Order: sequence, then C-alpha cells, then structure tokens
Amino acid sequence: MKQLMTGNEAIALGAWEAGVHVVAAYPGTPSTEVTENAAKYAEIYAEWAPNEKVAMEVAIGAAVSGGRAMACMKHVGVNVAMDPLMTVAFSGIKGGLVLLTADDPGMHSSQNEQDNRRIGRFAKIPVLEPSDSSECREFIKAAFDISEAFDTPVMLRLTTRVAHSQSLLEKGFREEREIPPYERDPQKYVMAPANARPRHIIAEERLLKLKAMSDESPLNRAEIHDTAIGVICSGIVYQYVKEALPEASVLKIGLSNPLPEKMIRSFADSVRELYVIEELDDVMEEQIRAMGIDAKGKELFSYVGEIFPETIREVLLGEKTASPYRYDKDLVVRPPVLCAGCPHRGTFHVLKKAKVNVIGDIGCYTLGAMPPLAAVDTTICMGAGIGMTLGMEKVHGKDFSKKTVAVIGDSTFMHSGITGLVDVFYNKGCTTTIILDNHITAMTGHQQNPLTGYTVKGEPTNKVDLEALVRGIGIERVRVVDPFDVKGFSKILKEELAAEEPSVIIARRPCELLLKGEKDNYYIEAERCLRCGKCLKIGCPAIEKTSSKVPIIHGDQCVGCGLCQNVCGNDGVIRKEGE
Ligand SMILES: Cc1ncc(C[n+]2csc(CCOP(=O)(O)OP(=O)(O)O)c2C)c(N)n1
Repeated sequence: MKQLMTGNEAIALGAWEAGVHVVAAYPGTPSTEVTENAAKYAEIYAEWAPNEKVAMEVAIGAAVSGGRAMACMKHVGVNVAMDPLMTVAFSGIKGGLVLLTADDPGMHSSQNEQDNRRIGRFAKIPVLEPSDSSECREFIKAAFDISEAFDTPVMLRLTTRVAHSQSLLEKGFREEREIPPYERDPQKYVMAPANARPRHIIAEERLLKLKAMSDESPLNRAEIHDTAIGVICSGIVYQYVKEALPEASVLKIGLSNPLPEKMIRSFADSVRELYVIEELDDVMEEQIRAMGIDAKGKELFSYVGEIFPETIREVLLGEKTASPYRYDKDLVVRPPVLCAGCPHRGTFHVLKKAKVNVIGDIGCYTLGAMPPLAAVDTTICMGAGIGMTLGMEKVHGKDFSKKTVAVIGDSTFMHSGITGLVDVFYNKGCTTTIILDNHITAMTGHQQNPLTGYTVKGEPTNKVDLEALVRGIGIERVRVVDPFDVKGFSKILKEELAAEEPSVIIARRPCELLLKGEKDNYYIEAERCLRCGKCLKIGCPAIEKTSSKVPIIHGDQCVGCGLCQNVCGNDGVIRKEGE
C-alpha cells in the first residue's frame, strides 16, 4: 500500500530495508525525525548520542566491525563530527557507513547556512542528493551499497524541503544482513602516519574509481527535451526546475561527488544555453567551469538562502510571479517567544534584573534574547558560551566575571559544555555558569539526553548525575535553584557572582510542555494593579497589554506557572480559588 512519507521517514524506512544495524545521532532540525523513525524499528539499535562526534564514532565502530551504520545530524552537526569523519575517509570501513546531513538553506531553524556538499568533497567521499521521499528511500540503499563496494563512508545530503516534505512510496521488506565476525586489521584502522600515508593514496585512487562509476550510475540522468535551455541541478532544485521549466532539458545529478564528467560534457554539447542551478554554494558550477564548459549560474542565482520555482522563472524567463513562499506582506509577524510557563523566563527575568552580561548558547533559551526580556548578549554555536565567558574574563579581568554569566541548557551542556567548564576550572576562571535543566532537549522537539533517564526508544536507562559531574570537574560551588523563585534565585546569583571561585547554578524546573500544566489559574485584579507593566516585562504570551493599562491574563494560554505573581509589586496577580 502506498503512503505519504516525509523524506526523513523515508530515510528511516530505506535504512531499515537496507538492513541497517545501528543509527546514532544528535538531534537537530531538519534531521531529527530520521532517528526518531529509525528508533521505531525493533531490528535497529538507535541512540541519541551526547553529540554528533560521538554519534559518528558509534557509527564508525559499528561499520568497522562489519555492521551497517548511519550517523544522522543537521549541517552544523557535521562540523562537530568532522574529526572522525576526515580520518575514516582514509581508513575506510567494512560494513556500510552513511553520514546523513540535513542542510538548512534559508536558515529556517539554524544559526548559519553552510553547504555540506563542500565537506563531502573535502573528505573525498561520495555525496548523494535525493530530491523527494521516494528517492530518499532508494538513495539510502544505494549509499550503503556504494559504501561497501568502494570501502568508503558516504554522505547523504538532504535539505529542509526534502527532509520535511512528503511524497508517495510503498513500504518494502528488510533485507537481513549477517554480521561477520570481528576481524582485527590494525594496518587499515590504526591511522598512525605510517599506515595513514598509504590510505591517503588509496582514497585518491578510490575517488577516480568513483568518478568512473558516477558516469555510469543511474543516480545521474539526462532528461533531454527542448534543447534551447539545459539545466544541471540536484536535490530539491530538480523539482523546482521541472515545475518552472517543464520543457527544458535537465541533467539531474543524484551523485554529486564525484560529478559525472562525461555525462556533463555530453549534456553541455546537446543544449544551446547551459545553466547550473544550485542552492547555496557553486559546488557543481565551479567544477563544471573547471572542465572548460561554459555555464551560467551564480551570476544569476544567489549564494544566499533558498531558490524557488518562481525565482527560476523570473531569472530565466523574465516572468514575475508572486511567490507563494513569501508571506511577509500578507501575515502579521509573529516573532518566536518562550512558551507560557517556560522555566527559562524566570531565569532571564532574574538575569535582566541583576543587569549582568549573559553569554548565551543554543536552545530554547536563545529566545531570552528577544524583547521584552532582551537579556542575552551572544549565541555562536552549541557549547560556545562557557569558553567565551572565560575568554572575556581573561581580557577584562575578574571583576568582569562578577557581572557576567554563561547560560547553557542541559542537553547543550552534555553536548559540548563540559569541556568549557573544565577549562574554567583548569585555567582558574571565576565564571558563574547557569545550567538550565528543563529535563529535556526542548528546542528540537523533546528528545531525550543523558540527563533525562530515557533512551530514544523511550526505555528507562542510566541517568548522568549533573551535580556530581560538575563537582567531579572540581567546581565546589554548586547551587540548585527553582527559576520561578525570583527572590531565592536573585540572592544565590548575587552570592555566586561575588565568589572568587568558579561556580555553577543549576536552574532546575521541567519544560512546561512536559508537565502540560493546569490552565487558567491566574487573573489580574484591577483595584490592586499598579499599572507598572512589570508583569508585561517577562514577555509571557498569555499576558496582554490593554488600553486601560491593567493587563489581561488569557485563560486559554496561562498554564499557572505563577511567575507573573512573583514579579508583581503589589499582589495584583491573583490565583483563582479552588483551581
Ligand atoms: C552542532 C549542533 N547540533 C545540533 C543543533 C540543534 N540544536 C540547537 S539547540 C539544541 C539543544 C537544545 O537543548 P537544551 O540545551 O537542553 O535547551 P532547551 O532547548 O531544552 O532549552 C539542539 C539539539 C545545533 N544548533 N548545533
């Protein structure tokens, strides 16, 4: 029976059908659902690793010992996994190894946009780019086959639109694969210089063989129609080209590294005007021009953001059509906000009141940068905040640290915050780090992490003891606070900022969406309201400013967290009796 599936669901299905044994990942939009869906198959061992590097290493171990394995991550996750990736690209594997990268042109939910096809080329490994869900499922199988045939890790690159859009496909059967007994092969896998040098030569030779294969591969195909315009494209752009230019000839590239040179030459010869249309970087165009082929690309299309069918029609045919994807004129702008009842709101209220510099990190708490809280100074990448705070201290002195905090979520701390804290301790910083422990990886949709006590399959597991971990590093000043206890938190913050030693404050309260809190608990009494606007300054979406200056608490949104009552200067916020 045919069913609609997202690209991410289709990857999980294809991997299951391909007999994959291990899927290791760290969440990150738009890749997360691959692992969540893979975890539903009993035959697959799936895990959330603490970060992408570890996920990659788990997958490498599984593949080097003969299993089929996949590591999944968003584009920036590959930056974290690059170290093992660059060397396993030399050593090769035994069972198939696929690195799934989900890139995010347009930065729908990312801190940057980067074209990971470049990383595939840099690592000298094959890169496959499906253009819909059905291809996601077919390409993942092809990726495992190529991986084993050429003894190489393979990158499967999705973009947001392929990962999250749906198309029809039919579920097949799993091809069970026997796991061979483990065999030692230190010459291949101990990448000391003497062994790594010959492996580099092998990797270069492999690339030549892959190039020859690319020219024969059904993953690449020429669709010759009207030869006035010929377009070379890959991934989702193929769908856009078909929609925008149904008559044009198209060279659809499914295996984009290494490119099929012969195929490209013959396609170029058969069309009058040749265009290379690609989102983000000119990865194919650069190589095609280096072949001496005259093609137009980035002089017409941007290096920035997504390309749409309308863009293609406008650029190539001069037809201006309203893009259905640009909503700016028709819709009210709704900036992202922390949810009603979000524990992070309490933390940022306290930090704002204390007038401290907040060196932030990535998670829901990045939204503490939005007005009216506007409390966060920096957000660079996961885990960056603690090290950055130490760097600032080393430039501006200890007094600077006494009015500065690093703020990091529980999942992010486990991902890449621990080593920053080790640096603070080792190099005698006095930074105060606030770990926002909301018991979940909230931003990407509630994934488990090493502090939650559950696996990706929802099974109970070992739970890292956060306080013991921090103390184990050597931090002696460890305090736990409730982020909604404004007075208590403010007092502890003052004490820890004043300390000459490094300290950690754990702001602990579960994500409101885990609690599914009670509704409609509070209201504002006009007689007691000072009309001071303090309750509005916490930026709760349940509280609305009114013309009478007495704000209203919307019962359908209030979850009864009580933070507005804590910040009210005159007991004007009242809890409803009997609820
Ligand atoms: C290297 C990298 N991997 C993954 C992501 C996606 N991502 C952003 S923040 C985050 C974790 C947020 O969880 P946590 O730190 O617990 O904060 P919360 O959202 O729960 O407040 C993830 C997975 C990313 N931006 N960068």
